Amino acid sequence: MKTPAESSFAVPWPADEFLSRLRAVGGHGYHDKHPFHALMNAGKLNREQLQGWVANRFYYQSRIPIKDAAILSNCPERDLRRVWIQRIRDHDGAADDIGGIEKWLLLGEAVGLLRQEMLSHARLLPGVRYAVDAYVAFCRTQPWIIAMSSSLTELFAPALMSKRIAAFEKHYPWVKKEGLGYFRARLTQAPRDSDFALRLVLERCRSRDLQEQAVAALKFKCELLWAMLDAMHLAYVLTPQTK
Ligand code: AHQ
Repeated sequence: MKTPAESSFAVPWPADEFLSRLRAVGGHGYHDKHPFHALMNAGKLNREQLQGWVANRFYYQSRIPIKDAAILSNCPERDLRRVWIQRIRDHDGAADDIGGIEKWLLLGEAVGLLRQEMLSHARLLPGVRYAVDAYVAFCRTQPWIIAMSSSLTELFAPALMSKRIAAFEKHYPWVKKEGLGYFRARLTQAPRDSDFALRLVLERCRSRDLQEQAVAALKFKCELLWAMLDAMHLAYVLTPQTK
């Protein structure tokens, strides 16, 4: 006979508690609070530091369609795949859309990077590579609903995108405004994606164990986004830049 204390482990959280636990993960650890983003949004980054961030984030952007294809390859439900596949189109592009990866390359050119140095990942920092590769490996190996849970960092992205666009327009006027097209697209894509993912995670993670795995997946993703910025902060802010 289980004691009340033991049985509480088996009791799923009510939907509102599950949701507030997911939101608390981002409230505490989403990378909008990272010192590097604080410097960026306050207009305190110079050209080289911004170039470093754009070049390193390109590796993350280039791996988004790969991780989403990994999730699709693990998901047996056609109706869910039909929706999720849009994320790949958003990044790789389609007949009527150059796609997010191309838009990020335009951002790179707008901050003075050459396409080839982004495509070759010439500036990729070890810490960024390993954080991004960990994300792809996670999405390849975790159950599809847990891998989808890790994308819920996008619940917190629109506020950051708006702050970023305003910061670039105010503090970095030398960045050609067509370079901001990527961020503007995310203002609608991210909420659309996170609405779908959140509804699915709340609906399918019915056991306490799956709920705890979903919360842990979101924490894992917040930490990998944070680790990427740690690597960039060390390389471009804390380490004296030799000309
Ligand atoms: O540009 C971003 C993007 O395409 C995605 C996909 C999504 C996912 O599936 O994990 N997460 C994400 C994010 C993007 N931009 C980040 C930023 O700060 O510019 C935020 C990041 C996220 O919130 O997960």
